[in-house]
Amino acid sequence: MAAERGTGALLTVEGGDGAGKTTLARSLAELLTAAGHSVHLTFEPGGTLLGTRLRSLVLDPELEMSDWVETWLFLAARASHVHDVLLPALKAGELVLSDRYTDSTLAYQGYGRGLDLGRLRRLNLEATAGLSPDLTLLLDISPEAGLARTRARSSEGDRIGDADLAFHRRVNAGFRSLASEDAERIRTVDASRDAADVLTDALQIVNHWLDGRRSAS
Ligand code: Z5A
Repeated sequence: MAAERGTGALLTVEGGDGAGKTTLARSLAELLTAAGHSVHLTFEPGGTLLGTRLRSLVLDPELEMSDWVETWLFLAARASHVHDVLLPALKAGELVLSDRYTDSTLAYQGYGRGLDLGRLRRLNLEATAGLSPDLTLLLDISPEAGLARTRARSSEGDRIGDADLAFHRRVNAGFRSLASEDAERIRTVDASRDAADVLTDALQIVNHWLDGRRSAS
C-alpha cells in the first residue's frame, strides 16, 4: 500500500563513495531555503537515533555479518527514517532532501554484493511503505576518483567503503543501470567537476522539476 505522503516532495541524492553527495545536499538545502522553500535535510543510514545506532553497527569494520544481515540493518534504519522523519515532513508540505535512500540498497547490496534485485525491490517497498522518491540526483564519478576523495579526507575505514575496487565498480555500474532504467526520475550529474559546477547543474534540474510540478498542480 502506498504511504500517505501529503503535499511535500522527496528528493534524493545518490552515488558512490566520495561522489560529493553530502557536500551537494547541504549547499542545495541552503539555496532552496534561501529561495523560500521549507527544506528538510536528512540522510541514510541515519536521520533518527535508531538509524544512527544502526549506522554505526553496519559500518563497523570489526563486525562480521552476512550480506543479508547487512541489508536488513539498512532496511531497519530506512523503515524508522520513513516513519519518524520522511512521512511527517512530507505531510507538513516540506521539500525533503535525503542523502541516500532506496537506490543505494539496489546499487550496493544488489549490484555490489550480488543479492537478488527483485527481492531487494520488494523489501524496499515494505520498508518504505511504498514511499518512492519524486526526483533523484545521481552524482556520477569513477570509483577511483570518489575513493581518492574519501581517503584524502580520512584514513579511517568502514565495512563498506573498505571493500575492494571491483565492488565499487559494480556499485557504480549499478547506479548507472538504475538511471538508464528510470531516466525520468533519476537525473545524472557529472560529479567529477568542481563542487560549484555540480551545484549549478543540480539546482537547475531541481528548479526545472519544481516548475513542472507547479504548473501541473
Ligand atoms: N549504504 C549501503 O550499502 N546500502 C544502503 O542502503 C545505504 C548505504 C543507505 C555509508 O553511507 C555507507 O553505507 C556507504 C553506502 C552504504 N558506503 N560506504 N562506505 P555514507 O553516505 O555515509 O558514506 P559515503 O557515500 O561513503 O559518504 P561520503 O564518503 O561522505 O561521500 P559523499 O557524501 O558522496 O561525499 P562528501 O562527504 O560530500 O565529500 C567527500 C570528500 O570530497 C570531502 O572531503 C569533500 O570536501 C570532497 N568533495 C566533495 N565534492 C567535491 C568536488 N566536487 N570536488 C572535489 N572534492 C569534493
